[in-house]
Amino acid sequence: MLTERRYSFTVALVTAAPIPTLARMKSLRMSARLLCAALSFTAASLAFAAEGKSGVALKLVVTNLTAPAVLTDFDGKRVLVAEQVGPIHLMTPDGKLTPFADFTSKLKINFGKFDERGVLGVALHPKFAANHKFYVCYSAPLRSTAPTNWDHTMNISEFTAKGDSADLGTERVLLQIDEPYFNHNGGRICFGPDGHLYIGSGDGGHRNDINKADTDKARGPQGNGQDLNTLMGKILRIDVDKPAAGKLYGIPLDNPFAKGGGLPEIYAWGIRNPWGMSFDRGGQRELFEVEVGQSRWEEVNIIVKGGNYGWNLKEGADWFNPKKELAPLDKPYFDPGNAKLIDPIIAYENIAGFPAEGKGKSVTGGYVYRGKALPQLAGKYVFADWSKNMGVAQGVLFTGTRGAGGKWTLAQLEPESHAGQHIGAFVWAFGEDKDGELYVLTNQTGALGTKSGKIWKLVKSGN
Ligand SMILES: [Ca+2]
Repeated sequence: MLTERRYSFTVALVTAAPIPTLARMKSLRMSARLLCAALSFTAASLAFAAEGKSGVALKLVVTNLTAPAVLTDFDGKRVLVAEQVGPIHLMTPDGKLTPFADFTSKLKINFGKFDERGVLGVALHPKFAANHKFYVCYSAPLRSTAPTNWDHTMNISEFTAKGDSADLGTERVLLQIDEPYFNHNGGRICFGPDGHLYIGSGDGGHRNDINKADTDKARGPQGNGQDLNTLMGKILRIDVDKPAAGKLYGIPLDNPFAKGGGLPEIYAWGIRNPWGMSFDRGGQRELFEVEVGQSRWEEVNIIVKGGNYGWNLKEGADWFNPKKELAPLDKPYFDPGNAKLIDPIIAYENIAGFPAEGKGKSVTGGYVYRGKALPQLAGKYVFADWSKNMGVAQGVLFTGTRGAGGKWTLAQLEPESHAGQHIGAFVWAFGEDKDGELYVLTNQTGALGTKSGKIWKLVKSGN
């Protein structure tokens, strides 16, 4: 039955490699050059190789949504579906929607166009059935204490549901992050096996994690990914059950900077724009995160506590050049000292940097498959690319497979219902139900306002 189209090569680097100091760089420059040469060679040698049918189909569950961004289990019988433009629904397995909450009036968002703001993450408390608490990350109007020329404020708030709906008047704003630009917000949130809330935050936006222009310095961003004194460009972890004095949340005692050296909420850093973050419900319960790349590499990472994922010193496994993004450097653009940077487990080419070989434009995070219906996907990380082209609906589904020695292999997952090099839709997000079955959330236009959003379930082909 297996499976997918396979690429003849994958970029798979799993361990944290020490970054040499600049003093040591001279002797290592040659090996860096060799690495760059190896990467360009492998990029050129990428090719599809068909390996038979996937045994997987996309079954349409619901249509007429705008931009479905979150799907997560609600009560074992229904899932919760959040649209980026505000409405949150409960959905039965046959696609019947009932209203749960509506964030429309709380958002700063451009309803008719492409936008990276809106309802970006929803997570139910692990004890939701008893305490009815849930958490939403959304883009609110700029708060009064923020710099005046910034764009908006990202709220991470707690709400309490009552039965099958929620009164947004129950809001308790736990954490706020002022955002200089409309883009690179991350905003995906999830609870870990430790019961803590994990929040992915983007680097602040614009591009390259540097200033838009020297005249615009106050707006930033300025290397937020590597700056331990900002919440932007990070994976954050907070304890929603044991608030610290004067706060609505607590800091887990083993957070890397719980005792100083950086902001205590930081769990991992060097992050650009995490559009997808989920814990493996099996295996080692690892945290999978994807990084929307700048121009050359789209990444999948396994996030560990205290890990530095490189941005904006690195894009993929290359040294990033913040002044000329298509021309990677042969050494870091500033000396990161003894920092250890963790490379992605999978990186694939963005069409901006690799017009011929590029597999997509923007990675969309998914889940490690732990359901029962599709044994051929067991233990694989199922994810996607938004589209091969910004303006055309050409999303591509992928699997990542961990092989011997921890190396990961990238393959296209080609549903038999949508055979071809893409599925003819923008892949907005993935969802997971209580059984570990996966859903693909799509939209036909790439914009927020139209009612072209659909939800598909990954099912056995022929069902
Ligand atoms: Ca990275």
